[in-house]
Amino acid sequence: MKKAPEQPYGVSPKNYPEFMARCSEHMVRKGKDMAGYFLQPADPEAVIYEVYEADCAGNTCTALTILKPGKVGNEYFMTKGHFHEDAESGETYVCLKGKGMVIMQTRDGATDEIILEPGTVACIPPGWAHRTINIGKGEFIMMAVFPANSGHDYVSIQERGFIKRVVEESGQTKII
Ligand code: M6P
Ligand code: ZN
Repeated sequence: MKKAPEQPYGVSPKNYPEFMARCSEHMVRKGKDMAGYFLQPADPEAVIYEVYEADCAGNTCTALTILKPGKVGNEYFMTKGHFHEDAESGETYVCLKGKGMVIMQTRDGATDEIILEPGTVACIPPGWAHRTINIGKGEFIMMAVFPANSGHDYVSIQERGFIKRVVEESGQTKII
């Protein structure tokens, strides 16, 4: 059944809780949901991140991710990361709050990363897996916009992982 068109709305660093309130989906990822993602075992009950997803408007989906500050060992809290099942689907991130990084890689092993600070827009082309990392001291909050037919391929990342990891060494953020 096709839904009635939504009213336009804006999301800003101030009003994003209004977006959260309108979301039909809310996912909480705890340490126990992320077995094998970090090098060391995470506290099973620690909340790593939350995702609020609005109903897709036509072909466009919009989600808000809140990554908690923290580390597992020396590795910063991060999302699982995924490729899109649809090879033509890219994604756009807009950072609202905090300091983060999106690390990306292709199936051929090319890697790249973009630092995310409030106001930064990161354009992730089709074919690049993406994982977000909170490298700041407080919460990291961002919006993601992606095509409704993207699909999430987590399996490739679960099997092979990301080539790069983001850790803190002697108080410095390092990509290893
Ligand atoms: C962004 C988008 C979502 C994704 C979320 C968490 O909001 O890319 O599609 O679900 O980040 O990332 P992941 O699904 O990799 O855990
Ligand atoms: Zn995606």
